[in-house]
Amino acid sequence: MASYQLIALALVTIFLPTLTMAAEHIVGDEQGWTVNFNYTTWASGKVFHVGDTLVFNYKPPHNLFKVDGAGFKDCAASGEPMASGNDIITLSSPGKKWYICGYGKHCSELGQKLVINVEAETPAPTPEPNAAYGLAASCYQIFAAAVAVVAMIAA
Ligand SMILES: [Cu+2]
Repeated sequence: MASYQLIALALVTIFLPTLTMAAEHIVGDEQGWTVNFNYTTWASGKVFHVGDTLVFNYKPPHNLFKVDGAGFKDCAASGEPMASGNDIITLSSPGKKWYICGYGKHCSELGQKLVINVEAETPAPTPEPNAAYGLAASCYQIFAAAVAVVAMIAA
């Protein structure tokens, strides 16, 4: 059991650097999408890129509307909200994105609103950024592979 987990961990360690750099942002972290939380503070210092995802975790009566700048300012939502309680939004274009809760005064008085600025996709890393990095990365992958082999033998 533990060995399988170790193998899985080793494989992830080996392959993770080769995967896309897209990040997942859990809105509000463990607080989720709720009232009386400062989403401006949450978003500050974070960098959002095209291809990243936003995850909104919440329970009813909260919901989620993607709005424009005016809708954000006035807390005015139209159309059907997202309401799954676990809405995953892929940021598909650069620029400002606005999200609000459409329930009661959650947006207007209780701060349940989020604005982010999405930056263009991270350029693909160049194959050989520099020799030192390449060497370190190789050593790391060899080490990770060795861990995987040992884990498999131990299993
Ligand atoms: Cu709400």
